[in-house]
Amino acid sequence: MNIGIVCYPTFGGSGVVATELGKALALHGHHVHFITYSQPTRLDFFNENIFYHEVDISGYPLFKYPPYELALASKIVDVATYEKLDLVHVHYAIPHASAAFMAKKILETKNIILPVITTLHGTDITLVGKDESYEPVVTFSINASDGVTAVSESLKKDTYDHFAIKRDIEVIPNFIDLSRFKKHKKDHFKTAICPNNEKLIVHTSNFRKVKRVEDAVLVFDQVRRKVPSKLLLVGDGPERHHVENLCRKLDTCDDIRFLGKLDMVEEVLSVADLFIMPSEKESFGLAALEAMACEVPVISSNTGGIPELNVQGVTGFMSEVGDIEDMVRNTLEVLDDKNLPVFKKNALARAKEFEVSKIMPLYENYYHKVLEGQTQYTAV
Ligand code: GMT
Repeated sequence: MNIGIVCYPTFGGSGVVATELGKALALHGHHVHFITYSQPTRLDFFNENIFYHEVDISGYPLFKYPPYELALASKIVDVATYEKLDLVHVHYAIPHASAAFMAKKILETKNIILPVITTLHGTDITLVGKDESYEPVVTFSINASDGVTAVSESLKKDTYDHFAIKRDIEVIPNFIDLSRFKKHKKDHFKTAICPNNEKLIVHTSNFRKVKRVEDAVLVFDQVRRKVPSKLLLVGDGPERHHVENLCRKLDTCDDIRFLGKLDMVEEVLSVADLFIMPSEKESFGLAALEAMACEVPVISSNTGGIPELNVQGVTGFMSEVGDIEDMVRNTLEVLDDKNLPVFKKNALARAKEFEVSKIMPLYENYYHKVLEGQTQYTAV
């Protein structure tokens, strides 16, 4: 198949999933055309089946906000026409689903059929999409898509709860490439960070409010009083300064390091003993899956789709959002030397259930199902 993929190319779960899916489809022989405003972060290699089309956003003094959605729709029209796309798969509804719908309608005037599949990832539904400045367009473009998937049962339910959706939504969970996300031997790194054999706790996120990074610091502050430990914070975003100030106030700076945005997050995860994800909302929790694949148990909130991944008392523990005391208790339980090896083993076993080779065919089958539903579809 010739598959167009539209996504945000920056660090962030939806872009990662879109890029990794494209890579897996390309390895399976499909021609995959990425349509984004810059090279996706994880698309830094050559594959004969992968193509990249940059969306040109021309500025003009009249535009306070350049109309990205129109530029994207025009690029989808161009790529679909000249690369003969069988479908376009957009990741994150805003504004990708409505841009794809516009492209589809333009293509119809040229007698070209372009089925649109939209994958809902999380904040496009639970946070941004619900906002009244976007809601009518999000509702319309979900209903107008030829296929819609969500990354968890919880996100599917949220979508039905918050929007007037009149169509089926297929749940296809996030996935992991275990050949990349595995425990790498990085003992020298562990020794540098934890010279006295302290336990190592890791948090990775885009440091948005919804991630509640302060809770990770508050939990750590209490844990380190009982168990010698260090905290690594990976990623960057709007809450970073606030979190830094909290570390100063708690006098934890010597035990916490901010690593910023890292490409090779699996190297850090390889030396971690525990991953902490205290999010306010989380439709799936891909970052937790990446940790589990590197044999790292997870302490998390029980919000959204996290319970579909983290198994209570087996791969880690979940607490109510903001329940610092419970997260501290659970962290100490996991870090206990007699428990830790079992949690680590369980985390890896659970991650294996989400291996890319198991999940990619679900997308492939869904593409076929959508294409078969297109009465005018003639391509083989
Ligand atoms: O907020 C983020 O974590 C980024 C966001 C995105 O769309 O880029 O992530 C969402 O999609 C990921 C991939 O499907 C999910 O694993 C994350 O749980 C989800 N984030 C939230 O729901 C907050």
